[in-house]
Formats: sequence, structure tokens, C-alpha cells
Amino acid sequence: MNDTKSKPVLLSGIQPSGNLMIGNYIGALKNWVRLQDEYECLFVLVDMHAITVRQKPADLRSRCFDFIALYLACGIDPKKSTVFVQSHVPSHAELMWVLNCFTYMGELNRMTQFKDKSKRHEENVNAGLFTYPVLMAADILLYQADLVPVGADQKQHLELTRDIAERFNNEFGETFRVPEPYIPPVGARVMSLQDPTAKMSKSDVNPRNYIGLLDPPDVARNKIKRAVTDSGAEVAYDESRPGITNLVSIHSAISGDSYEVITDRYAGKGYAQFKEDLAEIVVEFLKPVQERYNDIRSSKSDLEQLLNDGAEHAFRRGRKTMSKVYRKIGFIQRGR
Ligand code: ATP
Ligand code: LTN
Repeated sequence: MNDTKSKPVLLSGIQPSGNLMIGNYIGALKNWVRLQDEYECLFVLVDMHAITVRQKPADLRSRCFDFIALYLACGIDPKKSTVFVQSHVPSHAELMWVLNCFTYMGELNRMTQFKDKSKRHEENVNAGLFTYPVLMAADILLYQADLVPVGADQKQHLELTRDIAERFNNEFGETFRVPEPYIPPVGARVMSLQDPTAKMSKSDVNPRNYIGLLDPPDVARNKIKRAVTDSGAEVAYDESRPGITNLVSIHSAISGDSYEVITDRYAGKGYAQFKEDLAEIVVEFLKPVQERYNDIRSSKSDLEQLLNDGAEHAFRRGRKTMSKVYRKIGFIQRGR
């Protein structure tokens, strides 16, 4: 683990819900991997966020190991970065309580993810779903993070985090670093394969809407071939044709080729050839990830050890912020 104090701090998290998919990789994980050397990184699996939607306990338990193994298979190096599970570090919940008292109902009411998820889970609009962004702010502010790499859907939560930090700092003096979001220029919002006007989501009830990082090659190929495209025939990057534009941006994010290079290459060739080539690019990308995953996932005790070390390190890192916050708001120190 990297203890270098001079590096700026990066923190990001993913919920262990659904199946980790290519949108999570392109929007978040890929940048985590890329930024590992420049930053002191903390990557957290936010299991406490995941229970804002009902989870089956046994599935949640095994999914946590699946996700951690996938983090590593995608290139997160535990020698460089701290990898841990949110519920293993109680300070997240403790700081959240304090921040709850510095967040307004009106602010939380405006959060689009809350509105979307309330619609999708009408039977369970719980208080956790409402205060979810405050827990996210606690995740970030606890470690004095400078940078938070996320997909575009999290921009609003990052703005709220900044507002909460500034509000607290204005009242009590410099306490929290005010974090910057990092939203990638390509692939910040990968769209659903069957409905390119909606965000690709790993908890989608219809798995044909996303490409799972663990999808077998033929499954991934079929999903791409059956992806909804528009009535035109030309491979284009054009907002008015969201289906093909989404596939071009997936291509660009995985292959590294620019939109122009890709659309020029397919000029006059139509969708079928493009989709076939895209399917191969995606399958070739997934293959080594899945091989590494199978290897890493097979040793649960190694994963447990890694998570223990990660939680220990994260707890020590966050303790300073916690005691500073408690002191500033006027809590008395516990006697010895
Ligand atoms: P769920 O559907 O289970 O609520 P999700 O797919 O939205 O989850 P999260 O755990 O909420 O995934 O997000 C993990 C990371 O992946 C975040 O940084 C988020 O911004 C990013 N992300 C999620 N979906 C996309 C997408 N379609 N395109 C780009 N980035 C995405
Ligand atoms: N809300 C995020 C997940 C998340 C997160 C974080 C991301 C929870 N805590 C801290 C970055 C930093 C989401 O993707 N839905």
C-alpha cells in the first residue's frame, strides 16, 4: 500500500448491486486504474449504499467478493491502492450522521438519482435512499479526497458534497478538502443497448441492456449485434442518433480510437460490419479480464486478507478527520 503523503488523494466507490458492466468500467474503473500512480488511491465497495435497495443477503455477500476480484482483474493494484469495504470502516456512518445535520431536505429533494430510484422502487422509498448522497459525501470527505472519478450520473452528488464541505468549512474553519469530480471526456454516460435514451445500469432487470464484465463471449457478441440502432445506415457520431452514437462511444472508449477515426473507417459500410467488429473488440477486452478474475476469485482467503488490510489502513487514514470534526462541533473527548 502506498503511504506517500505528498500525493493528492483520490477516492471512488461502486455499489455491490447487480452485475458490474462495461459502463461502470468505462465511466469509472478504467480511470481508477489509469490514475493509480499519480494519486494516493482509496477504492471502496459501498455495501451500505447498496442496501438502500433490497438485496438478498447471500447474494450480496458473494457479490462483494465478485466485485473486489473484478476491481483487481481490471487492473487495480492493491500494492499501490487501498481497497476496502465501506461497512468495515464505521467512520463512514459516523461522519454521515454529522453531515446529515448540515444537509437540507430541499437539497436532497432535488437529487435526480433519488427521484429515479423512488420511481423504480415505489414499494420501498426508504430514508436511506433519500440520504444516500450524504453517505457518499462522508465517504469522500472522511479521507480529504482531492479527486473523485465517476460517471456523469454522479456529478450532482459531487456538487452536493462540495456544498456540504464548504458549508462546514465556513462555519467551523478549514476542516474538509473540497473535492473535484473527474468525469471522463469519452464514455461518461454509456447508454442502454435496448433503449439508448436511458443510462446503462448494472441493476437493470433486462440483462440485454448491458454488457456484463463477466458475460461469456457469445452472450456479449449477441447483445451487441441485437443492440438497437437507428433507422439510418451510416455509422455516425451524432446526438440525434443515440443508438449508433452509443456504440461508437463504447468502441472509442475500449479501442482508444477517436470518433472521427472510427466513423471514417466505416464510411459506406453500414451497421452490420461495425457491430461485428465492435463485438470482437469487446470480447477481446473481456477475455483477459475474465481469466484474471477466475484466478483471483478462486482464493477467498487472499481476498479477505486484502480487505482486512484495506479496512485497517482506511480506518487509520480517516481517524484524523473524525476527531477534528467531533472537536470542531463541540463533542467532548471520551475520558481514558
Ligand atoms: P445500479 O444500477 O446498481 O444502481 P450503476 O450501474 O448506476 O448501479 P453505481 O454503483 O451506481 O452503478 O456506479 C458505479 C460507477 O459507475 C459510478 O462512478 C457511476 O457514475 C459509473 N456508471 C454507472 N453507470 C454508468 C454508465 N452508464 N456510464 C458511465 N458510467 C457509469
Ligand atoms: N453513489 C455512487 C457510488 C458511491 C461513490 C462514493 C462514488 C458511493 N460513495 C464515493 C464515488 C465516491 C454511485 O455510483 N451510484
